[in-house]
This record gives sequence, structure tokens and C-alpha cells, in this order.
Amino acid sequence: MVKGSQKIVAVDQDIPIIDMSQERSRVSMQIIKACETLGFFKVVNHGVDQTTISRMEQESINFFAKPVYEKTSVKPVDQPFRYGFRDIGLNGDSGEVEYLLFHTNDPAFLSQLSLSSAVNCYIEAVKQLAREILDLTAEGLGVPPHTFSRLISSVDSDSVLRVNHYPPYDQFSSGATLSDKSVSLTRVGFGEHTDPQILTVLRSNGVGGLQVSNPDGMWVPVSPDPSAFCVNVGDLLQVMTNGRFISVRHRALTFGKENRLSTAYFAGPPLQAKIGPLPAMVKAVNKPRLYQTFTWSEYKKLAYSLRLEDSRLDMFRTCKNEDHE
Ligand code: GA4
Repeated sequence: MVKGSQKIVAVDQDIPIIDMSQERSRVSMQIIKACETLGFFKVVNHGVDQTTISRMEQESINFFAKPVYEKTSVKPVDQPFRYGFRDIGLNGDSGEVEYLLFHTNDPAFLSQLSLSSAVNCYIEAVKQLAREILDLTAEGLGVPPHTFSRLISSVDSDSVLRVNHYPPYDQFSSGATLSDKSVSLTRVGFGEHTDPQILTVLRSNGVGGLQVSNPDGMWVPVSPDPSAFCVNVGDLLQVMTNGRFISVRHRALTFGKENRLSTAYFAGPPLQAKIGPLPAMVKAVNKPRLYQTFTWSEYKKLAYSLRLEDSRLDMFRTCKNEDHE
């Protein structure tokens, strides 16, 4: 069921659509503004080949259409990839979703799956897009080039690809039927949370469900646009920009009638990478340092020890006005 306290506003309200084919400095400026105000934007004319996208989508559809016993054979849980059904994380979170989770720096597992080549191509393409967006971000902030993109480009970068399938109501639930008017079909597919990594690049098929939380605490439904990518700031980018960028809370609802498919690339740094506010975001602008320095490994461990909706960033906040470096 959906918690009702937060109001829902108009579809796409204040969500920027950034045309990446514009002049570079314009794109860069628009990305910075979007990261500061909402932490979320759409990109069009992004340069990712349509064939790469369609192949990935078709292979995912084929995978999720397989019988349950075949899909569950893509476990065990402690491997760096898995098929999951309803369960999210390690602490009892769940949603009306089935998914495939790939750790992108471990290609060995992929050979076990028929969709491996489509996944590999897709990962390369969205990684390139994420790098490009991060380079434009660095340019706009005036920090050294590749400050962010180098973190996700390394061979040991700890990035993740997640393919989510939100099936129609009758595929998941027995008992009530679509004709039973007393049953609300709106369910939480993936509960509200922020993404722990640096940047997320997400796309979906033509079925809606994604909502992002705006600065007034309202949910903004995001219209589905298969030709665009949705991009959001992750927790680590909020830390590195010393809170200038917002790691936005978002969730996916499912309305029960159509299959929704979404594919998210979570661009993360190597496990041992040290993450903290960049000097240019603290001293140079005379701002109090808001976060401590930590490794991605420490942060990831903490994220997995908490519930999905918990706010992990608060645990790494410095005391008020404390300045360590
Ligand atoms: C949210 C973003 C990605 O989907 C994810 C999720 C991860 C998981 O499903 O295993 C987490 C969640 C996500 C954040 C908190 C922890 C870890 C579930 C959970 C309760 C793959 C990720 O990297 O962090």
C-alpha cells in the first residue's frame, strides 16, 4: 500500500529536460541548475544508440517472461548478481517488483545469461553517458576536469545495473481481480529512497510509475519517455559538492495494469575511493564543511545495514560548523 502523507503534484512539474545537443556550456549550466534545485533531470539527444536500448529492453522482456524456476536459478544471493522477486536489500524491505541486479565490474557472471551481450553493450553506452554528464558537471562547477568521471571509469569502479520489472497486478497477486472495485491497484513497486552512488542513469518503457520528491516535500510523477534518460544525483555527489547538489528521494509506484520495465545504471567509485567534500566546495567558497570523509566501502556497508528509506547521509554529517581539513 502507498503511504498517503506526501501530496502529489502535476506530472513533470519543474522537471528540466536537457537537450544534450545544445552548445556545451549551455548544457553544463542547465545540468548544474538541475542538480542544485531538484537533483533530477531528463536528457534527450543523449547519443545512446537506439539499437543498444531496444536490444536491452527486448532481452529483459524475454528474461522476465521465463518460468519462475528458470529465473530463480540465476541466484545464489551472495553472488555479485542475482534475480530477485519482491525482496529489496537485506533488511526486510519489499516491493511489487522482480529484478536483475548486476555488478558491472564482474563480467564472469554474465556469460551465464543469454542477455549478456545486450547487457554489456548497454552498460558501456550508459557508462559513457554518465561520464559525459559528470564531465559537464565538473566544467560547470569549475573543478578539475574528470574529477567525478574518473571515479566511475576505473576498472574497479563499483557500479551496478538494475533491471526492474513491475508486473501487472494479476501476475503477482491471487484472490482479488481487476474487476473487484474495492481493491486499489496502486502499490509501492520500489519504496522511497535516495541512491547511494555518484550518479544514476535510468530509463523505462512507456509505462509510468516513477515519482521524485521536490523541495516542498511533494511527489512529482515523472512521465514515461522511452527516448529520454532520467538522471539523478546520488548521495556521494551530494557529499562531494558539500550539499550544493541534492540526492533526491524517489520511488516507483505500480498501477497494476501494464508491465513496467525500468533499467538503472548506478555509477559508483572503487570501494577504496575516499569520498568527501571537494576543497573547491568548502574553503574556496567559504562554506562550512557538511560531511566527513569516508570510503565508498564504508558507506556501502552502512547503506546495506539500514532500511531502504533511511537517511544514510545524516550519519556522515559533521557537527555544526566543524571544519576538519
Ligand atoms: C538503491 C539503489 C539501487 O537500486 C541499489 C539498491 C540496493 C539493493 O537493492 O540491494 C539497496 C538500496 C539501493 C539502498 C539501501 C540498501 C541497498 C537496498 C537497500 C535496502 C542496487 C543500491 O545500490 O542501493
